[in-house]
Amino acid sequence: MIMSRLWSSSLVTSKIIFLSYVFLILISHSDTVDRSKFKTCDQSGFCKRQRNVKEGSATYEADLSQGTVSTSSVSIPVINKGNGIPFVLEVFLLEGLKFRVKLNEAKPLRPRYEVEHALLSNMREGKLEVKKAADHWALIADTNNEARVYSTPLRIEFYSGGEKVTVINGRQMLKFEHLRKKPDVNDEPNDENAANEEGKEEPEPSMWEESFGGHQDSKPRGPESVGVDIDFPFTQHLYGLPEHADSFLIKDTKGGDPYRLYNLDVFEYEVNNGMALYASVPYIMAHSPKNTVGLLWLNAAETWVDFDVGGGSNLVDSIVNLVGGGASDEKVGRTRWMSESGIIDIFVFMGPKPTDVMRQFGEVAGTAPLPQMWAIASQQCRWNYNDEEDVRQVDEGFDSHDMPYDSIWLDIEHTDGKKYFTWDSHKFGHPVEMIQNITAKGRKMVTIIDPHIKRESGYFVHEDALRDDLYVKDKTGKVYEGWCWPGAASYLDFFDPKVREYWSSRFRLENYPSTVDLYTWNDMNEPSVFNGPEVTMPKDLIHYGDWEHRDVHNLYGLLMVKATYDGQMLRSENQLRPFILTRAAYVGSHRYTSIWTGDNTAEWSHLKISIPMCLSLGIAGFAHCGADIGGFFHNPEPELILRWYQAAMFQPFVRNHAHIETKRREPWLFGDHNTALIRSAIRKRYALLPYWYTLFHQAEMEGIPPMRPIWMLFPDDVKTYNIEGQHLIGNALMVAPVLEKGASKVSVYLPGVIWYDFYNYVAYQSGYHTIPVTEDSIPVFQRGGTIIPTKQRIRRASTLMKRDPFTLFVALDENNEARGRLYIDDGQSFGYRNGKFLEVEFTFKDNKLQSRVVNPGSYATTEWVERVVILGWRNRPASITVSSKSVGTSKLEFEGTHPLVIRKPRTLITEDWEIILS
Ligand code: NBV
Repeated sequence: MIMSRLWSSSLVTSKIIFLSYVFLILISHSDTVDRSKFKTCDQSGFCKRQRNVKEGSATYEADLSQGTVSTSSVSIPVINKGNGIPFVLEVFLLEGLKFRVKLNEAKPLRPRYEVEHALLSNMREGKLEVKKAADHWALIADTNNEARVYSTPLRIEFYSGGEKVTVINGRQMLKFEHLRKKPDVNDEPNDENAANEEGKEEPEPSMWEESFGGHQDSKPRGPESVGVDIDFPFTQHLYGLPEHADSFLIKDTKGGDPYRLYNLDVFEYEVNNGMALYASVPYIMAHSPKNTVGLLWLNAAETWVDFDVGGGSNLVDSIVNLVGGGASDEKVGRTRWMSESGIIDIFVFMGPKPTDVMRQFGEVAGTAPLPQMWAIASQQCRWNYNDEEDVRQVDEGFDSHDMPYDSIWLDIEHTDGKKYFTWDSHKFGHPVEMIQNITAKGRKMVTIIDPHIKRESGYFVHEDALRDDLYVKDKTGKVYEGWCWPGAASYLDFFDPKVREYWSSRFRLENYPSTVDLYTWNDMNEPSVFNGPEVTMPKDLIHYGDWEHRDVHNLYGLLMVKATYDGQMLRSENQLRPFILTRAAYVGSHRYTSIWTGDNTAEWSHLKISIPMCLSLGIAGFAHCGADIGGFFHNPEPELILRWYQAAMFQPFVRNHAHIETKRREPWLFGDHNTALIRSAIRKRYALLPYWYTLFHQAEMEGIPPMRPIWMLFPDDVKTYNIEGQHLIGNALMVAPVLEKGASKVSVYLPGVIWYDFYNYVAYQSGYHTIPVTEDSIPVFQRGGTIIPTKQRIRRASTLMKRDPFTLFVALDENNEARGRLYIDDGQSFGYRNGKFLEVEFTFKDNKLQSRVVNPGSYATTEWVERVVILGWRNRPASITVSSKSVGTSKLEFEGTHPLVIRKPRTLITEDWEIILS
């Protein structure tokens, strides 16, 4: 009786707390993140300890005399002279110029966590030649690439083309906290167990427990952090480290906090800072005209990274460094990586060019699989579409306003009381019929599935989880209970293979009333826990394999999307490519999912930051990245949403989405004039889908993302290194969207030789240009020397454009030449992995445009070429003829010179053909 009263009163209190969370989330219009909820480095015990490490303080030595060598690796004992703790250093060479460096305790008290699931399991070993000298071993990969392990003090240097590109522990700031027994109160303060590993410092209270924001972290396993300096003696231009709402070029952290990597649900995040966000990919690229290297820090625990890059590099620095020729100390990029637990496990990708590094990263972490065609078109979402009638009307709205779109999304309110895999029976009583109505029009539906499971008796997932022991536990072994959208919730332990299998089976049609054409949005998978420390799980929770949440936090979202991916495969019996959108991610998540930048705000600064955020995610493997169009929180003014649509149509993932408290935001709700302008922007995306699709295929094959930093194509051009507001799509298009309110012009830098405005064909020589803009302008330029395949008959959805003919845009370079590619397949199945595709190469040379099927595959299609537009042509040709098997040889109609438009060659895309200008 007393118990039940107590229980119910605590339930009431919890409910009040929960409702106030929800209320705060719904009404908060503070516009600023509540920083007090999230730790600074100083408030994180291990970060503070690691950051106190001084240059030259590490006392680690490698005993080369005891080292062993195998075909692809070396293993060398290391000792920390300060406290006698032994370690093992292993350096591996992987095929394709990739080194891996692992440092772990030789005899840890218990195993330390080594990251699983993030990388491919079939990495191929390289062949090493080891040259031994008195003070170091040289690990030679080929004539241009080697790593050197120095013994005293321990440091590892990497050389590419004779240049020292990376140094690990060069400043002797390695600090590896060995596992130890908790000191007894009676122990001497200087006892080896109590002191940290240098044996010099007094133990700190934060080593064995710490608290933050009223949450106690019991830390039963004590201090176990790892940290080391990693420098890039050839450059201060370091990029990446997603996810942060910050510039693509990494900033100096001296005098501020390090960048933080810890998957967190940060409400109303702000731009231009290194606070943690939803995803964590401990990966950067270091770039200079001569060399590019990639660096992956494989650790899934909370991680902070310090950068000393000369107070923020700028163009002047770059030029000074170039002229200086490499001797100046000023151009060293210094970094220091600090993680709360685990081991030191570092990959160095040797390049030497940016695209080599992308390939090397892809060979280790995998590449993003080719999405379905509909998934790279335009998506419509809202928290929430209210009911089936609302869905029908919105869908019809696109038709009546003549705006193409490819999918409609349902947020959490579509469920029965936030129980995922269910439908609200009043509002969404006929899910199968509703989905079929959408798919009958060539469109798709996506529903949200979050990881928090409502603790309600009768809810099958909860009952199954209790019965089959599927939930994450607290440190005492009890099922962990937190608060999230459904109120009291528990969390499936996706680290357990049986949990992933269970989750996957939930997607089977008999378990989830729907159709195979329903796709998935995994949100809140940091995981977000409203009443947890820093809005996530306590670090002392226990996962499968007896790992603490501390060890694996950043991997939780990856394992959830992996299980969802397998579920979609199960449901379609491996026929259809899955589509998943995730908020949380780690290295390798891109093998399963697309990503968006979470809850941004309807502000110009958030539109601007979407470019560097997706560039950073892009170099870390996430080919399919986008931001909520218009900004999730608050209401965008018409000018902002228009400019956002224009910019987003040239980003990989395109979705209009908004918070439940915002005004409706379907693209026809901003007045007739803006509707027309937005329609024109969306149509531009649809026209370019064949080009995008070709690029997404390249991303799967070569690991190069469709949205690229300019220096990826122009590695030597230092003027491109600091550009944040412009980017490439493939190697042919430069995008410089309008990102300022009231702009009448945009400044653009065009490297190389010649470019053409993609919409008005004005030619530009390389250099800086001021481009006048009107409301309708999206400054996009085609590079001279490229050919872009498009489709100009825009229909209601991309799937309906499947059989339509192509228009090719041929932009000539200074030699009157150009080339391009087209990849096609059925747009949805895995047939392409069994030869069902077609690859075509276009070349323009000697006044002749040729199309060659370079990879015939077995994909059958009747698509044909209806028009060719040539930019940069100078004289009116006397005649133009086409020849191919299907059309024979015939004269073609044409008009203009620049552009020169050639009408109806009517050649099939599946055959070889040529058009001769004479
Ligand atoms: O599910 C509701 C929202 C969703 O619309 C948004 O896109 C996610 O990022 N979700 C977060 C939870 C609450 C946000 C305040």
